[in-house]
Amino acid sequence: MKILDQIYQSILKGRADECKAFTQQALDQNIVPQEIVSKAMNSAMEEVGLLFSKNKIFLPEMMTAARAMKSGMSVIEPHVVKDAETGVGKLVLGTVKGDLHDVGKNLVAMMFKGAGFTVVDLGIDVSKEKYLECIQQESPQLIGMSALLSTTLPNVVETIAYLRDEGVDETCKIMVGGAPVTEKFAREAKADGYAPDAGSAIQLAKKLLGR
Ligand code: B1M
Repeated sequence: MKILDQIYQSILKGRADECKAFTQQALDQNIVPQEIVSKAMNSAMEEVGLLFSKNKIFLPEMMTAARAMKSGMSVIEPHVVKDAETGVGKLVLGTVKGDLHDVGKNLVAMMFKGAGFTVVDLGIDVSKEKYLECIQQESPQLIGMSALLSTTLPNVVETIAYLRDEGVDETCKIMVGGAPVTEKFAREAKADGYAPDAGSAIQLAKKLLGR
């Protein structure tokens, strides 16, 4: 499908305006948001990661690719969130301390909003203290932690231990995800669940909440 390839290329080239325009064209052609995200956007970011690890592109290119994908997602979000039911639950979400990656986390936020959850997004580089403060204010049923670096995985473990020690009880379920996160890691970190992608995160959340 030509338009999906154009979206893919616009992300690889870091062209935010093009990505936005092509994403709108894809929606106009009745291509569903999930297909745009999975077939064009996520695969472009995987390619970006591959090129980076082969030293064929560098940090600035990775950054502009992320910016391009975000501008495409801004066109998609109203379509995903429109007509969503409400009151399914509340999620406090963030990318853990030391980690600046937020494209996947934003995708998770968008999908949860679309599934009827209220999402309190703490952003990136979120300290354990900031999580706790927000949880005490918002009383969510779910906490979500995203981590994209092997070096920030220990911060997931530390944040979960801190929250439980500080009295965030087991009725508040903790979900983790991000490229280096695995089921095994999640168990060892004492998270309540792990999801490999935004779609399965919704199913996991509903299961954890008994919905
Ligand atoms: Co960075 N980076 N990066 N980067 N970056 C990776 C992650 C890397 C794999 C690239 C590579 O080497 N191939 C590598 C990590 C290696 C490792 O630790 N194992 C890496 C590195 C090394 C770095 C720096 C250290 C580079 C440097 O400075 N030398 C640096 C670290 C900065 C920091 O965070 N402190 C860095 C910086 C950056 C940018 C800032 C330039 C930029 C991010 C911009 C932004 O996010 N605003 C960037 C990017 C873009 C990437 C890649 C290319 C793309 C990430 C992405 O957006 N993917 C990435 C390569 C890759 O992942 N293949 C890479 C698309 C997104 C939709 O997928 O985030 O995986 P993802 O989210 C998925 C699932 O993981 C899951 O659902 C999402 C949607 O399906 N998911 C969850 C995510 N969170 C979840 C939470 C859940 C459930 C599911 O529940 C709560």
